[in-house]
Amino acid sequence: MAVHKKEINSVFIILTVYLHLTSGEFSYPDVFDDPERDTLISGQFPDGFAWGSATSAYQVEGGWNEDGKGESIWDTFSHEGRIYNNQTGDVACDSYHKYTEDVQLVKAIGLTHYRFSISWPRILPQGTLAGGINQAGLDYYTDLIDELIANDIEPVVTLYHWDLPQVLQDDYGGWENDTLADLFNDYANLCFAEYASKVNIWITFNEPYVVTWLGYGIGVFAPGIVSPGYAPYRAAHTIIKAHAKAYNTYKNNYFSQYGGKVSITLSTDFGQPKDPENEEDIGAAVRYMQFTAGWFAHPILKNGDYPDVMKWQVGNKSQEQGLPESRLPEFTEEEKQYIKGTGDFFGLNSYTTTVCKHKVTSGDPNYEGDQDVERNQPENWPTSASEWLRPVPWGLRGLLNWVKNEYDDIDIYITENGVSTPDEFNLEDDARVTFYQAYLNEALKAQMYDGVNLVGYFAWSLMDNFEWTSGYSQRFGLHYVDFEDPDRRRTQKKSAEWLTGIVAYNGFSSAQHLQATPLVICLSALIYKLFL
Ligand code: PNW
Repeated sequence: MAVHKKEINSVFIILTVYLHLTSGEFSYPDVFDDPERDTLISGQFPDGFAWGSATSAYQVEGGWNEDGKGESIWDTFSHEGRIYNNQTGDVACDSYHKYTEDVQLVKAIGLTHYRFSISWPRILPQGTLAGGINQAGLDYYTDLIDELIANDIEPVVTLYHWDLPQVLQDDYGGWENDTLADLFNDYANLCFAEYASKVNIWITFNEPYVVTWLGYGIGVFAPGIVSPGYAPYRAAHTIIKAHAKAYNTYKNNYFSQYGGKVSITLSTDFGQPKDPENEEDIGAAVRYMQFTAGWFAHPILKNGDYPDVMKWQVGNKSQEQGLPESRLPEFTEEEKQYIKGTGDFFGLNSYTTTVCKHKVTSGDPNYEGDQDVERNQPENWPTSASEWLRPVPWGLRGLLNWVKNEYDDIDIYITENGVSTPDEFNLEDDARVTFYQAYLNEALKAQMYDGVNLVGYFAWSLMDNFEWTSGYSQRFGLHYVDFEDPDRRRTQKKSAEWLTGIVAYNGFSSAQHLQATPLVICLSALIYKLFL
């Protein structure tokens, strides 16, 4: 009996819709073509789950030279014209003056937490205690923190989100110089002394991989140093020591009184093996994640030392290059003991996934070459306004599982996740709704099905802001900011409204699945057309 293909399709579609409607589940428009993997589930996150959004000082504050603030390397970098269209963060979202409004935006979504960063040169204009403390700078953060607390929002403070005092770059060469570890510790101690009674969650560094590779390896971020084979390893070495010092300072002097948590935020794409059956590609994907997140997480959260695979790779490459020693610096035994265990949670920033293939690389010293990994993102993956960011929701679940397995079931905060849309006035940001829906749902699967200890989620970002070298050309916000308006007016986007529902329910109820209505309508129309 010849059955028409069209009929089989129709039966399949009806069955699919029926199953989705009866199970309370549905598939979002699926570009990856794996309905089983990409089906949305309903369920709630654990009680006490932290819901937040995030920003950073240079990206939102403005007030670059106000009230005694010193210059940072990003002030210099932007004033040198290194940013898209010669843009700068001089005014940015003007949060230096508008922080009370920002707090109301956070509150309107019902978020429990707000993650922001302190600008080091705003409170220490010369970078050091000896150079004097800027009281107006300290007051700004006191006011912001008090405003958050008065609105029942818990502050989460990042100490270093890339805006190093310029004078420390000039005088010491920045993070390549060991002295910075002590200077950072002084700065951290000052922040703890001022704010530890009000702040319970501290993040020392945001994404040191981006600082070291983009800032010291390829030089596309401040301070713009191009030294792909050496400087990133040296800078990372100092940053890890600086982190450990600040962590120990908190534990020794503040913990018994305030009981807060201190850790670091690390970024990596999820590494997907090009051929998931191929041992070499699996190895390449793991190496990639070890070189990005493991570089810092292994010493800090595991054993005080770099991942073996990094020591092996960089050591071998250095030898092949005829160098007398590895370009990867070594920690002393004493340092290892001091660094080991200096993190109370895993702060994870993740946006996308990258496909990894094993490829032996030769040539001049280069951090990327050291990895023996060829990376790419398939052309048929969806895109965003950022060339590096292709939405791949299932990669987040993979990454959360990698972190869980690698770091012994550690508590994880997703400290950043989000997507960029082009620079246009559009409050109907459906792409962002779809992104958050799919990514958050994968996070829920990781938590509910895989036992990942996910304890919080921070959307990047509360509002459109200064997107580093891309300036204002890429918008990541839950709120639209009018950068032409001297008042930098903020307007809620659809994504903020959508997130409000998710936060209120602490997850996905079946009702929230009504987001799928257009899909169901489409399918129904199709069935109607095929049959009647
Ligand atoms: C993170 N990349 O940075 C930062 O923590 C934020 O300040 C930033 O705004 C956000 O992600 C969105 O970009 C990144 O080129 C910057 O791969 C660049 C890259 C990744 C992360």
